[in-house]
Amino acid sequence: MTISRSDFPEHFLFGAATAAYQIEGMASGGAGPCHWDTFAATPGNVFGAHDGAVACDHYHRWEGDLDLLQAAGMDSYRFSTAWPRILPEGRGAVNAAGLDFYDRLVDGVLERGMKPFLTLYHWDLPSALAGLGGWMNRDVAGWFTDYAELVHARLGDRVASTATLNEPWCVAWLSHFVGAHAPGMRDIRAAAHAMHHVLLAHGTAMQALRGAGAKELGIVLNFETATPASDAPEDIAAAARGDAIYNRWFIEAMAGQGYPAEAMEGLAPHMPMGWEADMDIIATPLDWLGVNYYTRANYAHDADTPWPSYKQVEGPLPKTDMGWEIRPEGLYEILTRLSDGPAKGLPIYVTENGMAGDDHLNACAVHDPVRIGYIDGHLAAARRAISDGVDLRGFFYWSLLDNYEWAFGYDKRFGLVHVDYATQTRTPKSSYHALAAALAR
Ligand code: IFM
Repeated sequence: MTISRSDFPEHFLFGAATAAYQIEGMASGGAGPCHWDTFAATPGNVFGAHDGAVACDHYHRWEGDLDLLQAAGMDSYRFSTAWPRILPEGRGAVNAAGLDFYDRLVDGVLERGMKPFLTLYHWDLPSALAGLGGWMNRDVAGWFTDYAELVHARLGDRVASTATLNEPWCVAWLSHFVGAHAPGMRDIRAAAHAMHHVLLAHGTAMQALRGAGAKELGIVLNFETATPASDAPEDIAAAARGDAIYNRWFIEAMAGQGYPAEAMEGLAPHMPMGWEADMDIIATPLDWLGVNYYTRANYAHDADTPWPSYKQVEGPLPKTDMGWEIRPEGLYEILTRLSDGPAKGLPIYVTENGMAGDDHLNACAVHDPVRIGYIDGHLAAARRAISDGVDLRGFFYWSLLDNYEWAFGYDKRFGLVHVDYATQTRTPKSSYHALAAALAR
């Protein structure tokens, strides 16, 4: 690794991120079912029909996992609370054991000298609410806000920051238009409703949490540089549509700039009635913005499909085990674009960056030099963005542990730490050791 902690500002935070459904093991501790359980139980949706019932058994092994973070010299830990662990039916009766678990977890993070970064929703919608239409139902804003207030009342005195939602593009578009994530919808009206309601839920929760005295409130969005596959005007226009749906929709609405025209050209007829009246709530000021960056997207016009009439084409760069191009300069591009544009004046954290590798355990070690280069390249891009004026405050690697990679099940490994799912043995990879050396004071 060529980069080290001393290349960054003094109070810059280094950390790693996880999410509840991906690591905890939802069969333990009285959690209710969520829409990923039924999505995974439906043939063809998830590799091997894997689900989050056991995952990394973090529910029982959280202390050892926090020790791993501390031993790597991390300053902070980004985790999520599982809505169905706290409210098994999504609303109503509270599972006290669930809140107690997160209470112990937050104390454990603090006891190890790290800052807890909480995310309230990382995709585990309780099944009872999914049955009522989930993100397609406007009432989700109230259900989510009630849940957010409950979590804040218990943990808000100790967390360093709170994100309402992780990657609303995945919550809405990937899950209701592409159909690749739960609930597996492929319907433009469902997608338009979810694209709006996810932001309404964010804004409503922001206002309630602020009213309850919460500080350091933000949201985590995902971004990919949208590149046209060629210089043809149709490909350039296709990339502009992809960019509007993926990169601009959420942040521009929250910045009070409304929804981008290139996205509304297809979505407007399908938007929920009266959506315009919600835009002020959606634009409730943020304290910070979380940026998840992994790769770029190459768009080509696709005349054979209805709007948005694009397809993604494979690029020429080296790829991760997900097939995602490795392109660190895209992180620089995204950070500077946001900081000069809709996120002007906002502190930014890279809340996720990482790669899946073809990692193998050999003689109690995992050799992952490509991941070391990936982290190094992206940290260099982050440092360059800071030198050019971006108010970047921290960087979280995704993920601490190998874990449940959604539709890819346990087949993809993003962790700094290898997990043997048969024995739950944790083995720090060479990237973990390289990052720990870079972070040593
Ligand atoms: O595993 C996911 C995470 O849940 C959200 N951001 C992207 C990661 C890698 O796909």
